[in-house]
Amino acid sequence: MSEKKRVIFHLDMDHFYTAVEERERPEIKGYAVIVGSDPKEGKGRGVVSTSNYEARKSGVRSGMPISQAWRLCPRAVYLPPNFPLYIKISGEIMQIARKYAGKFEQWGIDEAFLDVSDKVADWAGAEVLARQIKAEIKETEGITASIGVGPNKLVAKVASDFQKPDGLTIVKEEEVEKFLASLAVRKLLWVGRKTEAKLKELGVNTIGDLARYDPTALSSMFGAAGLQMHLMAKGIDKSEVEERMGVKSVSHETTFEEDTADSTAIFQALDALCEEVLKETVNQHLLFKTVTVKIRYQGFETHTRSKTLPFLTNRLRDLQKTANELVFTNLQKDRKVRLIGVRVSSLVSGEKQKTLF
Ligand code: TTP
Ligand code: MG
Repeated sequence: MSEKKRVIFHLDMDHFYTAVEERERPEIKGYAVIVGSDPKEGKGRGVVSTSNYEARKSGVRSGMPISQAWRLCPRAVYLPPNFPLYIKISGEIMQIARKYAGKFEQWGIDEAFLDVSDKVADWAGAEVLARQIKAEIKETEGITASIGVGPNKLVAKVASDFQKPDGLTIVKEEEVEKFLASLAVRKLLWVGRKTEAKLKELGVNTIGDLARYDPTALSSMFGAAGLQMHLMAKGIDKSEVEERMGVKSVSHETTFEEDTADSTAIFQALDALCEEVLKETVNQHLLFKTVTVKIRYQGFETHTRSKTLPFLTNRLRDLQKTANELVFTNLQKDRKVRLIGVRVSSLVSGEKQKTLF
């Protein structure tokens, strides 16, 4: 049986946060717009989340200190991020895109992979479908998306970035190697700066250079990653579009050395757990909405209680207050506690995943 040919879309919204802000505030349309924290007249310590294409003309980039953006583009409209709004609109966009896909995988706040192999007969059909998705998003949400189409996720992802904004780039199987060949190796997203510098020393600048390089030499320099890099430079990627249920959570728990009914000890442990959970959440650039506490009494009887906040947050204060309240209202005071735990869920990435695969 021959392997069925795949048609994969990668959808990526254009300058997502600033596009949403422009939609909400028509009066800023046409200006350079920068979303980031704490600009403070160029003296703040925040970073740029994103900027619109007008601001990018001045050299402003995501992740740059906002003070630097201020020097490059002092006349831009600076706005603090409004995560709940972006997350809401992201959800609506994902809902639109999902219904066109056989398999659907959200990737970060404004990106998704769609496996449409069973929905289209050929590349022409793929083009019609991609245009339809872009049009529905634009009509419903008032902002534009770029779509890359290819025989696998890797090629689709590189293709969506090829022509932006409002782009559509289709790379058929037979065009893959040629399409990739002239692009810089950094466009293979997992090639970080260090790898890029090492490759440059070897005279490898483009993906084409990498595809032609001796794979044995690559594997002796970079280990297994070297071989994978070589495969990807040739546009080979067998990974599937994976339906993810989005049940991710971050949790920590503590078992007391001795079962205890001492509420001071219990609440102290709880606060410490909240700190650990929060540290991990912030490190992963996540925001949470739901807080769950787990209380295990002597003898293993275990109770969990959850509360979902009306907003997304990554503040320790919100976590500790909610966890404390849950334990306070549910703890059976006369009973000895063996273990307590804290979990946050309904997580959303406040920032972008930077690595693929
Ligand atoms: P991207 O899709 O990387 O960027 P973008 O949508 O703003 O622009 P493009 O047209 O090039 O796709 O990221 C999506 C959102 O994720 C972006 O609007 C803001 C957020 N983000 C950060 O907060 N920090 C970052 O470093 C990056 C790259 C993105
Ligand atoms: Mg984007």
